[in-house]
Amino acid sequence: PRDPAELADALAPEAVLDAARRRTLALTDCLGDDELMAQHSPLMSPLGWDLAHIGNQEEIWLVRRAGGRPPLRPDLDPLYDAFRHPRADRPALPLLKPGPARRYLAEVREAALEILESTPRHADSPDPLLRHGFVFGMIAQHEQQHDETMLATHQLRSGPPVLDAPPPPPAPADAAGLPAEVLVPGGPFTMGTSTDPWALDNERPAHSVELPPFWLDTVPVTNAAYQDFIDDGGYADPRWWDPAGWEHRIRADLSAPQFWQRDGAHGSWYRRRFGRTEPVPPDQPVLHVCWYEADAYARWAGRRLPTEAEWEKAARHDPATGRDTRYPWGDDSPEPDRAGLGQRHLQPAPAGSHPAGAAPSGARQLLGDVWEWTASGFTPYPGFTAFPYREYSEVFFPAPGAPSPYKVLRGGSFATDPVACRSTFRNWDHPVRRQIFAGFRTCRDAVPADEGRP
Ligand code: AVJ
Ligand code: FE
Repeated sequence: PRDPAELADALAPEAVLDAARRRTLALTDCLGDDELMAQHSPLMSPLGWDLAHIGNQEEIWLVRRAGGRPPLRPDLDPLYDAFRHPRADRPALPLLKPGPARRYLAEVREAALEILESTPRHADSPDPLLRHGFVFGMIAQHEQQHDETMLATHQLRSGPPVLDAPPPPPAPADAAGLPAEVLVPGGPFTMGTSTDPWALDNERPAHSVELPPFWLDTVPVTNAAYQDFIDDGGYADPRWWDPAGWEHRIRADLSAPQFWQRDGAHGSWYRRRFGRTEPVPPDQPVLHVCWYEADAYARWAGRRLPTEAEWEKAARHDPATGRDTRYPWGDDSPEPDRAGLGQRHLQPAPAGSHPAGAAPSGARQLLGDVWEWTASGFTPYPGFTAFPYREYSEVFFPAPGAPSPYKVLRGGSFATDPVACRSTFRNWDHPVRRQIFAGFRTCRDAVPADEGRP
Protein backbone atom coordinates (compact mmCIF):
# COMPACT_ATOMS: atom_id res chain seq x y z
CA PRO A 1 0.00 0.00 0.00
CA ARG A 2 1.02 3.61 -0.66
CA ASP A 3 -1.39 5.39 1.63
CA PRO A 4 0.26 5.95 5.05
CA ALA A 5 -2.86 4.92 6.97
CA GLU A 6 -3.28 1.72 4.95
CA LEU A 7 0.39 1.01 5.34
CA ALA A 8 0.20 1.53 9.10
CA ASP A 9 -2.68 -0.97 9.25
CA ALA A 10 -0.72 -3.47 7.17
CA LEU A 11 2.26 -3.09 9.50
CA ALA A 12 0.25 -4.59 12.41
CA PRO A 13 2.15 -3.73 15.62
CA GLU A 14 1.12 -6.81 17.58
CA ALA A 15 2.31 -9.20 14.85
CA VAL A 16 5.69 -7.50 14.35
CA LEU A 17 6.34 -7.27 18.10
CA ASP A 18 5.55 -10.97 18.39
CA ALA A 19 7.80 -11.88 15.43
CA ALA A 20 10.68 -9.92 16.96
CA ARG A 21 10.26 -11.69 20.29
CA ARG A 22 10.24 -15.14 18.70
CA ARG A 23 13.52 -14.32 16.97
CA THR A 24 15.06 -12.88 20.16
CA LEU A 25 14.23 -16.04 22.07
CA ALA A 26 15.47 -18.33 19.27
CA LEU A 27 18.82 -16.52 19.33
CA THR A 28 19.20 -16.78 23.10
CA ASP A 29 17.39 -19.99 24.15
CA CYS A 30 19.98 -22.01 22.20
CA LEU A 31 22.83 -21.13 24.58
CA GLY A 32 23.44 -21.81 28.27
CA ASP A 33 23.67 -19.05 30.85
CA ASP A 34 27.48 -18.93 30.87
CA GLU A 35 27.66 -18.46 27.12
CA LEU A 36 24.94 -15.80 27.23
CA MET A 37 26.85 -13.79 29.82
CA ALA A 38 30.27 -14.21 28.12
CA GLN A 39 31.74 -11.73 25.69
CA HIS A 40 32.50 -13.43 22.38
CA SER A 41 34.26 -10.37 20.95
CA PRO A 42 35.29 -7.02 22.46
CA LEU A 43 33.22 -5.42 19.66
CA MET A 44 30.01 -7.03 20.87
CA SER A 45 27.94 -7.08 24.05
CA PRO A 46 27.24 -10.35 25.82
CA LEU A 47 23.99 -11.71 24.31
CA GLY A 48 22.46 -11.41 27.79
CA TRP A 49 23.07 -7.64 27.64
CA ASP A 50 21.21 -7.32 24.32
CA LEU A 51 18.38 -9.40 25.77
CA ALA A 52 17.69 -7.19 28.78
CA HIS A 53 18.44 -3.98 26.78
CA ILE A 54 15.62 -4.96 24.40
CA GLY A 55 13.24 -5.21 27.37
CA ASN A 56 14.51 -2.00 28.95
CA GLN A 57 13.96 0.04 25.74
CA GLU A 58 10.47 -1.45 25.45
CA GLU A 59 9.74 -0.51 29.06
CA ILE A 60 10.99 3.06 28.56
CA TRP A 61 9.09 3.73 25.30
CA LEU A 62 5.97 1.59 25.45
CA VAL A 63 5.22 1.16 29.14
CA ARG A 64 6.36 4.55 30.48
CA ARG A 65 6.05 6.93 27.50
CA ALA A 66 3.19 5.52 25.44
CA GLY A 67 1.34 3.96 28.40
CA GLY A 68 2.10 6.64 30.97
CA ARG A 69 2.65 3.93 33.57
CA PRO A 70 5.13 4.09 36.46
CA PRO A 71 8.52 2.42 35.90
CA LEU A 72 8.73 -1.33 36.47
CA ARG A 73 12.50 -1.51 36.91
CA PRO A 74 14.06 2.00 36.93
CA ASP A 75 17.19 0.44 38.46
CA LEU A 76 17.92 -1.23 35.12
CA ASP A 77 18.08 1.99 33.09
CA PRO A 78 21.75 2.81 33.76
CA LEU A 79 22.88 -0.80 33.19
CA TYR A 80 21.31 -1.01 29.76
CA ASP A 81 22.01 2.51 28.53
CA ALA A 82 24.24 1.89 25.49
CA PHE A 83 25.93 5.27 25.94
CA ARG A 84 26.90 4.82 29.56
CA HIS A 85 29.07 1.72 29.27
CA PRO A 86 31.30 0.81 26.31
CA ARG A 87 30.69 -2.72 25.02
CA ALA A 88 33.98 -4.00 26.40
CA ASP A 89 32.94 -2.99 29.96
CA ARG A 90 29.48 -4.56 29.85
CA PRO A 91 30.40 -8.10 31.02
CA ALA A 92 31.66 -6.67 34.34
CA LEU A 93 28.33 -4.95 35.15
CA PRO A 94 25.83 -6.52 37.59
CA LEU A 95 23.65 -7.60 34.65
CA LEU A 96 20.42 -9.58 34.92
CA LYS A 97 21.07 -13.30 34.50
CA PRO A 98 19.23 -14.87 31.54
CA GLY A 99 16.36 -16.31 33.64
CA PRO A 100 15.41 -13.01 35.31
CA ALA A 101 16.01 -11.19 31.99
CA ARG A 102 13.50 -13.44 30.20
CA ARG A 103 10.94 -12.88 32.97
CA TYR A 104 11.53 -9.11 32.75
CA LEU A 105 10.98 -9.14 28.97
CA ALA A 106 7.76 -11.12 29.38
CA GLU A 107 6.46 -8.76 32.07
CA VAL A 108 7.24 -5.69 29.95
CA ARG A 109 5.63 -7.28 26.89
CA GLU A 110 2.44 -8.09 28.77
CA ALA A 111 2.10 -4.44 29.80
CA ALA A 112 3.03 -3.23 26.31
CA LEU A 113 0.29 -5.32 24.70
CA GLU A 114 -2.32 -3.99 27.14
CA ILE A 115 -1.21 -0.48 26.27
CA LEU A 116 -1.29 -1.25 22.55
CA GLU A 117 -4.88 -2.44 22.88
CA SER A 118 -6.09 0.59 24.82
CA THR A 119 -4.16 3.36 23.03
CA PRO A 120 -5.65 5.19 20.04
CA ARG A 121 -3.10 5.38 17.24
CA HIS A 122 -4.82 7.54 14.64
CA ALA A 123 -3.06 9.72 12.12
CA ASP A 124 -3.85 12.99 13.91
CA SER A 125 -3.08 11.84 17.45
CA PRO A 126 -1.82 14.82 19.50
CA ASP A 127 1.18 12.72 20.53
CA PRO A 128 3.44 12.20 17.48
CA LEU A 129 4.82 9.05 19.13
CA LEU A 130 1.40 7.41 18.75
CA ARG A 131 0.55 8.52 15.21
CA HIS A 132 0.07 5.42 13.08
CA GLY A 133 1.50 3.46 16.02
CA PHE A 134 4.99 4.85 15.37
CA VAL A 135 6.44 4.06 18.80
CA PHE A 136 5.27 0.43 18.60
CA GLY A 137 6.91 0.14 15.17
CA MET A 138 10.04 1.82 16.47
CA ILE A 139 10.35 -0.71 19.30
CA ALA A 140 9.73 -3.68 16.99
CA GLN A 141 12.44 -2.33 14.68
CA HIS A 142 14.74 -1.79 17.65
CA GLU A 143 14.33 -5.40 18.79
CA GLN A 144 14.93 -6.70 15.26
CA GLN A 145 18.05 -4.51 14.93
CA HIS A 146 19.42 -6.11 18.07
CA ASP A 147 18.44 -9.53 16.71
CA GLU A 148 20.68 -8.81 13.72
CA THR A 149 23.46 -7.66 16.07
CA MET A 150 22.99 -10.83 18.13
CA LEU A 151 23.29 -12.93 14.98
CA ALA A 152 26.63 -11.18 14.28
CA THR A 153 27.69 -12.13 17.82
CA HIS A 154 26.76 -15.74 17.04
CA GLN A 155 28.96 -15.55 13.93
CA LEU A 156 31.91 -14.33 16.06
CA ARG A 157 31.40 -16.99 18.71
CA SER A 158 33.65 -20.06 18.65
CA GLY A 159 32.50 -23.52 19.64
CA PRO A 160 30.05 -26.06 18.25
CA PRO A 161 27.23 -24.73 16.07
CA VAL A 162 23.86 -24.00 17.69
CA LEU A 163 21.99 -22.34 14.80
CA ASP A 164 20.71 -23.97 11.66
CA ALA A 165 18.60 -22.93 8.68
CA PRO A 166 17.95 -24.37 5.22
CA PRO A 167 20.20 -23.09 2.41
CA PRO A 168 18.71 -20.51 0.05
CA PRO A 169 17.42 -21.86 -3.29
CA PRO A 170 19.92 -21.95 -6.18
CA ALA A 171 20.10 -18.96 -8.50
CA PRO A 172 17.32 -18.72 -11.10
CA ALA A 173 18.09 -19.97 -14.61
CA ASP A 174 18.51 -16.46 -16.04
CA ALA A 175 21.07 -15.35 -13.41
CA ALA A 176 24.13 -16.32 -15.48
CA GLY A 177 22.92 -14.32 -18.46
CA LEU A 178 22.13 -11.05 -16.72
CA PRO A 179 23.86 -7.92 -18.02
CA ALA A 180 26.77 -6.91 -15.75
CA GLU A 181 25.33 -3.44 -15.21
CA VAL A 182 22.08 -1.51 -15.57
CA LEU A 183 21.51 2.14 -16.46
CA VAL A 184 19.89 4.43 -13.93
CA PRO A 185 18.78 7.46 -15.96
CA GLY A 186 19.60 11.01 -14.87
CA GLY A 187 17.09 13.38 -13.32
CA PRO A 188 15.49 14.10 -9.95
CA PHE A 189 14.04 11.66 -7.43
CA THR A 190 12.69 11.94 -3.91
CA MET A 191 15.24 10.91 -1.30
CA GLY A 192 13.97 10.08 2.18
CA THR A 193 10.35 10.27 3.28
CA SER A 194 7.97 12.52 5.19
CA THR A 195 5.00 10.14 5.01
CA ASP A 196 6.22 6.59 5.72
CA PRO A 197 4.54 5.97 9.09
CA TRP A 198 7.35 3.97 10.69
CA ALA A 199 10.35 5.66 9.04
CA LEU A 200 12.97 6.63 11.61
CA ASP A 201 14.19 10.18 12.09
CA ASN A 202 17.30 9.92 9.89
CA GLU A 203 15.16 8.89 6.87
CA ARG A 204 13.27 12.20 7.10
CA PRO A 205 12.33 14.58 5.60
CA ALA A 206 11.67 13.84 1.91
CA HIS A 207 13.73 16.06 -0.38
CA SER A 208 14.38 16.17 -4.09
CA VAL A 209 17.84 15.16 -5.35
CA GLU A 210 18.99 15.55 -8.94
CA LEU A 211 21.53 12.99 -10.16
CA PRO A 212 23.40 12.45 -13.42
CA PRO A 213 22.89 9.03 -15.05
CA PHE A 214 25.05 6.14 -13.90
CA TRP A 215 25.63 2.44 -14.51
CA LEU A 216 25.11 0.19 -11.51
CA ASP A 217 26.11 -3.47 -11.04
CA THR A 218 23.00 -5.60 -11.65
CA VAL A 219 23.86 -7.74 -8.61
CA PRO A 220 26.17 -7.44 -5.61
CA VAL A 221 29.86 -8.32 -6.12
CA THR A 222 30.24 -12.10 -5.76
CA ASN A 223 32.78 -14.21 -3.90
CA ALA A 224 34.18 -15.34 -7.28
CA ALA A 225 34.70 -11.76 -8.45
CA TYR A 226 36.24 -10.86 -5.11
CA GLN A 227 38.63 -13.82 -5.39
CA ASP A 228 39.83 -12.35 -8.71
CA PHE A 229 40.75 -9.18 -6.82
CA ILE A 230 42.66 -11.28 -4.26
CA ASP A 231 44.37 -13.39 -6.93
CA ASP A 232 45.36 -10.27 -8.84
CA GLY A 233 47.27 -9.03 -5.78
CA GLY A 234 44.62 -6.49 -4.81
CA TYR A 235 45.59 -6.63 -1.14
CA ALA A 236 49.27 -5.97 -2.00
CA ASP A 237 48.82 -2.90 -4.19
CA PRO A 238 48.36 0.46 -2.43
CA ARG A 239 47.18 2.03 -5.72
CA TRP A 240 43.71 0.61 -5.12
CA TRP A 241 43.36 1.68 -1.51
CA ASP A 242 42.26 4.84 0.20
CA PRO A 243 45.34 6.03 2.18
CA ALA A 244 43.60 5.41 5.54
CA GLY A 245 42.41 2.07 4.15
CA TRP A 246 45.94 1.04 3.18
CA GLU A 247 47.20 1.93 6.64
CA HIS A 248 44.39 -0.16 8.12
CA ARG A 249 45.01 -3.03 5.70
CA ILE A 250 48.67 -3.17 6.89
CA ARG A 251 47.96 -2.72 10.60
CA ALA A 252 45.08 -5.25 10.68
CA ASP A 253 46.93 -7.55 8.23
CA LEU A 254 43.89 -7.93 5.97
CA SER A 255 44.27 -10.43 3.14
CA ALA A 256 40.74 -11.79 2.54
CA PRO A 257 37.21 -11.28 3.90
CA GLN A 258 36.73 -12.01 7.58
CA PHE A 259 36.09 -15.71 8.37
CA TRP A 260 37.85 -16.88 5.18
CA GLN A 261 40.81 -19.24 5.24
CA ARG A 262 42.73 -20.88 2.44
CA ASP A 263 43.78 -24.46 1.92
CA GLY A 264 47.51 -23.71 1.37
CA ALA A 265 48.91 -20.62 -0.33
CA HIS A 266 47.02 -21.16 -3.59
CA GLY A 267 44.32 -23.63 -2.58
CA SER A 268 40.56 -23.27 -2.38
CA TRP A 269 38.89 -20.86 -0.02
CA TYR A 270 36.82 -21.97 2.95
CA ARG A 271 34.73 -19.90 5.32
CA ARG A 272 33.50 -20.36 8.85
CA ARG A 273 29.78 -19.68 9.16
CA PHE A 274 27.95 -20.02 12.50
CA GLY A 275 30.42 -22.62 13.73
CA ARG A 276 30.76 -24.70 10.55
CA THR A 277 33.52 -24.60 7.94
CA GLU A 278 32.46 -24.89 4.30
CA PRO A 279 33.78 -24.02 0.83
CA VAL A 280 33.19 -20.38 -0.13
CA PRO A 281 30.25 -20.47 -2.61
CA PRO A 282 31.50 -18.63 -5.71
CA ASP A 283 28.09 -17.28 -6.77
CA GLN A 284 27.04 -15.72 -3.45
CA PRO A 285 27.52 -12.00 -2.75
CA VAL A 286 30.76 -11.39 -0.86
CA LEU A 287 30.18 -10.86 2.87
CA HIS A 288 32.22 -9.59 5.83
CA VAL A 289 34.33 -7.05 3.97
CA CYS A 290 34.95 -3.62 5.45
CA TRP A 291 34.35 -0.35 3.61
CA TYR A 292 38.06 -0.02 2.82
CA GLU A 293 38.06 -3.42 1.10
CA ALA A 294 34.91 -2.57 -0.87
CA ASP A 295 36.41 0.76 -1.90
CA ALA A 296 39.70 -0.89 -2.98
CA TYR A 297 37.88 -3.56 -5.00
CA ALA A 298 35.86 -0.89 -6.81
CA ARG A 299 38.99 1.08 -7.74
CA TRP A 300 40.74 -2.11 -8.90
CA ALA A 301 37.71 -2.83 -11.10
CA GLY A 302 37.93 0.68 -12.61
CA ARG A 303 34.71 1.63 -10.87
CA ARG A 304 33.51 3.24 -7.63
CA LEU A 305 31.02 2.67 -4.82
CA PRO A 306 27.63 4.34 -5.41
CA THR A 307 26.77 7.33 -3.29
CA GLU A 308 23.93 6.90 -0.86
CA ALA A 309 21.69 9.02 -3.11
CA GLU A 310 22.54 6.89 -6.16
CA TRP A 311 21.78 3.72 -4.22
CA GLU A 312 18.42 5.02 -3.00
CA LYS A 313 17.39 6.27 -6.43
CA ALA A 314 18.18 2.84 -7.92
CA ALA A 315 16.20 1.21 -5.10
CA ARG A 316 12.97 3.23 -5.34
CA HIS A 317 12.63 5.52 -8.34
CA ASP A 318 10.62 4.38 -11.33
CA PRO A 319 11.49 6.59 -14.33
CA ALA A 320 8.44 5.30 -16.22
CA THR A 321 5.93 6.62 -13.67
CA GLY A 322 8.11 9.19 -11.87
CA ARG A 323 7.14 7.56 -8.57
CA ASP A 324 9.38 6.83 -5.61
CA THR A 325 8.27 3.63 -3.90
CA ARG A 326 8.91 1.97 -0.54
CA TYR A 327 10.77 -0.94 -2.15
CA PRO A 328 12.63 -1.54 -5.43
CA TRP A 329 9.64 -3.51 -6.84
CA GLY A 330 6.96 -1.06 -5.71
CA ASP A 331 4.95 -0.66 -2.52
CA ASP A 332 3.85 -4.25 -1.83
CA SER A 333 5.33 -6.01 1.18
CA PRO A 334 8.66 -7.91 0.98
CA GLU A 335 7.51 -11.47 0.43
CA PRO A 336 10.21 -14.19 0.41
CA ASP A 337 10.38 -14.31 -3.40
CA ARG A 338 11.19 -10.57 -3.53
CA ALA A 339 14.03 -10.29 -1.02
CA GLY A 340 16.27 -12.41 1.19
CA LEU A 341 15.38 -11.00 4.62
CA GLY A 342 14.36 -12.18 8.07
CA GLN A 343 16.99 -14.83 8.97
CA ARG A 344 15.08 -17.46 6.97
CA HIS A 345 18.47 -18.52 5.61
CA LEU A 346 21.68 -17.88 7.49
CA GLN A 347 23.56 -16.80 4.36
CA PRO A 348 22.87 -14.62 1.32
CA ALA A 349 21.06 -16.04 -1.71
CA PRO A 350 23.18 -16.44 -4.88
CA ALA A 351 23.71 -13.34 -7.00
CA GLY A 352 20.84 -12.96 -9.45
CA SER A 353 18.22 -14.37 -7.07
CA HIS A 354 14.82 -12.76 -6.42
CA PRO A 355 13.84 -11.62 -9.95
CA ALA A 356 10.41 -10.72 -8.47
CA GLY A 357 12.16 -8.08 -6.37
CA ALA A 358 14.02 -6.40 -9.22
CA ALA A 359 14.12 -2.60 -9.47
CA PRO A 360 12.79 -0.81 -12.58
CA SER A 361 16.36 -0.76 -13.98
CA GLY A 362 16.59 -4.55 -13.65
CA ALA A 363 18.97 -4.40 -10.68
CA ARG A 364 18.39 -7.32 -8.30
CA GLN A 365 18.86 -7.84 -4.57
CA LEU A 366 19.01 -4.17 -3.66
CA LEU A 367 17.00 -5.20 -0.62
CA GLY A 368 18.13 -8.15 1.45
CA ASP A 369 20.94 -10.72 1.25
CA VAL A 370 23.82 -8.32 2.06
CA TRP A 371 24.02 -4.76 3.35
CA GLU A 372 25.73 -2.63 0.71
CA TRP A 373 28.46 -0.16 1.59
CA THR A 374 28.01 3.22 -0.07
CA ALA A 375 30.56 5.97 -0.75
CA SER A 376 28.75 8.36 1.61
CA GLY A 377 29.36 9.46 5.17
CA PHE A 378 26.41 9.49 7.60
CA THR A 379 25.02 13.04 7.65
CA PRO A 380 21.56 14.50 8.32
CA TYR A 381 19.15 15.33 5.51
CA PRO A 382 18.28 19.02 5.13
CA GLY A 383 15.62 19.80 7.74
CA PHE A 384 16.46 16.81 9.98
CA THR A 385 14.98 16.84 13.49
CA ALA A 386 15.81 14.23 16.10
CA PHE A 387 12.75 12.09 16.95
CA PRO A 388 12.06 10.77 19.46
CA TYR A 389 15.55 10.59 20.99
CA ARG A 390 18.88 12.17 20.04
CA GLU A 391 20.80 8.97 20.67
CA TYR A 392 19.25 7.06 17.76
CA SER A 393 20.84 9.18 15.00
CA GLU A 394 21.73 12.72 15.93
CA VAL A 395 24.68 11.94 18.20
CA PHE A 396 26.27 10.04 15.27
CA PHE A 397 26.15 13.04 12.92
CA PRO A 398 29.35 15.10 12.50
CA ALA A 399 29.54 18.82 13.27
CA PRO A 400 28.24 20.82 10.30
CA GLY A 401 30.82 20.69 7.49
CA ALA A 402 32.98 18.08 9.23
CA PRO A 403 33.48 14.63 7.67
CA SER A 404 31.57 11.69 9.15
CA PRO A 405 33.57 8.92 10.80
CA TYR A 406 30.84 6.49 9.63
CA LYS A 407 29.91 5.14 6.19
CA VAL A 408 26.30 4.51 5.21
CA LEU A 409 25.11 1.00 4.39
CA ARG A 410 21.87 0.34 2.54
CA GLY A 411 19.43 -2.42 1.74
CA GLY A 412 19.52 -4.86 4.65
CA SER A 413 20.86 -8.41 4.75
CA PHE A 414 19.54 -11.96 5.19
CA ALA A 415 19.75 -11.14 8.91
CA THR A 416 17.53 -8.03 8.70
CA ASP A 417 13.82 -8.33 9.36
CA PRO A 418 11.43 -6.79 6.82
CA VAL A 419 10.05 -4.45 9.52
CA ALA A 420 13.50 -2.83 9.77
CA CYS A 421 14.13 -2.60 6.05
CA ARG A 422 12.89 -0.39 3.19
CA SER A 423 14.51 1.60 0.40
CA THR A 424 14.80 4.72 2.58
CA PHE A 425 16.34 2.89 5.57
CA ARG A 426 19.84 4.07 6.56
CA ASN A 427 22.40 2.04 8.47
CA TRP A 428 25.92 3.20 9.32
CA ASP A 429 29.16 1.84 10.73
CA HIS A 430 32.87 2.52 10.95
CA PRO A 431 34.72 1.88 7.67
CA VAL A 432 36.84 -0.84 9.35
CA ARG A 433 33.88 -2.99 10.49
CA ARG A 434 33.64 -6.51 9.06
CA GLN A 435 31.48 -8.56 11.43
CA ILE A 436 28.28 -6.98 10.08
CA PHE A 437 26.57 -8.77 7.20
CA ALA A 438 27.89 -6.36 4.57
CA GLY A 439 28.97 -6.63 0.95
CA PHE A 440 28.68 -4.07 -1.82
CA ARG A 441 28.09 -3.35 -5.49
CA THR A 442 29.93 -0.90 -7.73
CA CYS A 443 28.98 1.69 -10.33
CA ARG A 444 30.40 4.18 -12.84
CA ASP A 445 29.32 7.48 -14.37
CA ALA A 446 27.33 7.22 -17.58
CA VAL A 447 28.37 9.33 -20.53
CA PRO A 448 25.59 11.30 -22.28
CA ALA A 449 25.57 8.89 -25.26
CA ASP A 450 24.50 6.08 -22.87
CA GLU A 451 21.14 7.72 -22.14
CA GLY A 452 18.35 6.15 -24.11
CA ARG A 453 20.17 2.86 -24.26
CA PRO A 454 18.36 0.03 -22.47
C1 AVJ B 1 21.30 1.62 13.25
C2 AVJ B 1 22.28 -0.54 13.44
C3 AVJ B 1 23.64 1.43 13.69
O1 AVJ B 1 22.85 -1.21 16.32
O2 AVJ B 1 24.05 0.56 16.65
C4 AVJ B 1 20.07 -0.26 18.22
C5 AVJ B 1 20.64 0.43 15.82
N1 AVJ B 1 20.27 1.85 17.87
N2 AVJ B 1 19.85 0.38 19.37
C6 AVJ B 1 23.05 0.00 16.21
C7 AVJ B 1 20.33 0.66 17.28
C8 AVJ B 1 19.98 1.67 19.18
C9 AVJ B 1 22.04 0.86 15.46
N3 AVJ B 1 22.31 0.84 13.97
FE1 FE C 1 19.57 -0.52 21.27
